[in-house]
Amino acid sequence: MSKEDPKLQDLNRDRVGHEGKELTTDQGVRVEHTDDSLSAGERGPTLIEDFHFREKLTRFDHERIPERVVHARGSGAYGTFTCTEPMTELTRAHFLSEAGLETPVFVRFSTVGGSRGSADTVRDVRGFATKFYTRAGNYDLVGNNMPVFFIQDGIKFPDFVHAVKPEPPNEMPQASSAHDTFYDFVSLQPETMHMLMWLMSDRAIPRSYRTMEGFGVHTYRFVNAAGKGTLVKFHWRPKLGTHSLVWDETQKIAGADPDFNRRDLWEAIESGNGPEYDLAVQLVPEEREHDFDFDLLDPTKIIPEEEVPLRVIGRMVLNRNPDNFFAETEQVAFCVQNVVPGIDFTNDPLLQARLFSYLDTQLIRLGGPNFAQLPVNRPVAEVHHHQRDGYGQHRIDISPVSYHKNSIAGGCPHLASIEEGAFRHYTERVDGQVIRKRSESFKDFYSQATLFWNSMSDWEKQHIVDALRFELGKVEREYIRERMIEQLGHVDHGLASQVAEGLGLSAPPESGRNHGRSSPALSQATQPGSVATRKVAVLAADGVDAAKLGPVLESLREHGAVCEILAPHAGTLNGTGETKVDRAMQTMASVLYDGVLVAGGRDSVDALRRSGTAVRYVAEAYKHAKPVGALGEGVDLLREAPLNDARLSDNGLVDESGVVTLAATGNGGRELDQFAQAFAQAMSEHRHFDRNVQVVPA
Ligand code: HDE
Repeated sequence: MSKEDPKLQDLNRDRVGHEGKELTTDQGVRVEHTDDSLSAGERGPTLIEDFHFREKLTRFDHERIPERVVHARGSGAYGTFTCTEPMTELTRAHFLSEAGLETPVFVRFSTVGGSRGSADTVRDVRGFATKFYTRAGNYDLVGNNMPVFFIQDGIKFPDFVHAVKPEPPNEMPQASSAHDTFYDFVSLQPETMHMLMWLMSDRAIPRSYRTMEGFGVHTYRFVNAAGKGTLVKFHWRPKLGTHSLVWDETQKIAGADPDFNRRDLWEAIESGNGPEYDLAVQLVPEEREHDFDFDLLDPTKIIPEEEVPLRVIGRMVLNRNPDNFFAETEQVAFCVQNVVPGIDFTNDPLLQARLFSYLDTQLIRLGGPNFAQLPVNRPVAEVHHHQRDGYGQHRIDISPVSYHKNSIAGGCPHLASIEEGAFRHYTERVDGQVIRKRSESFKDFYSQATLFWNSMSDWEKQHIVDALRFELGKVEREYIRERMIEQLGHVDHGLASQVAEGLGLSAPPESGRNHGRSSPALSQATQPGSVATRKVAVLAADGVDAAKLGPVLESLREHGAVCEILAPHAGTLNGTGETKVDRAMQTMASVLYDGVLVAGGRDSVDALRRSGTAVRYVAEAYKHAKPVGALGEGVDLLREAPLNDARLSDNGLVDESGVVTLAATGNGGRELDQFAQAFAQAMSEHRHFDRNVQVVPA
């Protein structure tokens, strides 16, 4: 299996273009007319012999396949994984065997609860599923953007999903956990508390799939050539850092652009700025399996990074959008059991259930056992076996036999040895009674929920409290709300009291459970950031001072920012020179950008001041803690907007809580450059929660 294996180019092998081709039927018969059906007389009945008409309608009637039971809404992309640190000592996995070795991948990101057409920015877990087309077979790492899960045993999965999905009588609410059945379930199943903290945190409303971590969740096993195992947790770390939206914003985006995350991924890749992630591992020698105060087989627990550091072993870049959403993103079939030699499972009971469920799901969703032959699922490694027939069989097996052992076909396909790269299940000793019982070592439900809470910055804690007040505020049954407050009391008394206050309920008694420990790595407050690929709404109108705006935009673009000029009308703006408008302001919204910059020019700013829309752009950006900048007269528009306590100065550079202004007069190239630098810096900090603004709908 060499690095140059030509089959790796094969991922494009089934793309079909129609350029310069004639329209045909499924049988390849050319069609001369497709706008009128064949009828007996111009005003007569349609004839059944019109095979083109019947084929067209039949194919249309059969276009849908069942959407995924969970993770129905998703977006996919192709890319490349490159091994950066060979792991040969710990695993036989070929794709991790050599620095610089490249493996093609397909990744599908998703929300969990909503149906296929639901909005992207809902509060939810995000799926992060990667198919590695390795030379030793396909490896699927089917993870989420949160490192733990709601339940410990897969037998509870249908209960959990039924509880979080829209309620049975009326199929409401769509793509939301803010309803009675969800909180009824979680309050009765306290192992959910740790994951609930993640779900109520900003992790559940990512700014972008490009600014989202991924986790394998379960403890897996690396197995080396000598058959020795090492326990491993997988992490994807985005190069752009982990960043989120704010709740009020997500709800508005859901209306303004329900495809917000999908579009963001698509556009980033189209513009050559596809996302990058490091693959990191936490490694635990098997001898140390029991050194922790939790069970490594319990998927509701993390290994704090402070206890076992992350080791980066590879990098993934997503750089090609699919050509056809259905054929690729919809038909991709991830299966947790798709592992390659060198990677194996553990007895995590959630993982064990998944090993059954994914294949079962694909059989119904993709209509039979041959789904691995679909282009997006087909391995680049050769496939030879005695499995035969079934719906949608594409292969024409020419062997005279379909059984093993055989002599007629010379014993082929023959068995492979370990040296030839065969998979061998990890040899593990298992003792025990056949029993239906949760392990005692799984029974601490609150310590890590508390750890997560303790690790949050003040603003992150506030967001969690706000989220719980919102969600529980939507719960109709008071006894469920009360039970939830009691559960939260086991996580942290302060948290429970604040939520209770918002709901008009009494605080639970102090349980004294908070152990006071934290894991700083869990907070998003210290995430790296950069202005690269962040979107700036530049507000301008006729009369804009393009001479001053030009150098500022040039500098921001040099730093990689995406600046779009929004004006009351499309086309071009008059002013100092002609300025091309990218979009009419009314077609977009402040919430679709990472920051707002108001251009100078007296007439331009006066026109913007008269426009409620422009004022709203600024006010909303400010409330959502985004950078707001103003050049020259543009400062007047900031005065128009309710910016609370932001101190604005009109005679110099102000850089306070992400509000950056440059005075109307006396600014030359140097000041403009300084302004651009300060605004870029404010953008790279993502959000400015130190403004202490109550985020209320504008
Ligand atoms: Fe899944 N999950 N899951 N899940 N899951 C599916 O497979 C299931 C779990 C995850 O983009 C389904 O093809 C069970 C954990 C992702 O196509 C289904 C259990 C994690 C995706 C299924 C879990 C995940 C799925 C639905 C508990 C994070 C989307 C359609 C035992 C580690 C993959 C499908 C894609 C999809 C079952 C729990 C992640 C029904 C039974 C934990 C990212 O088979």
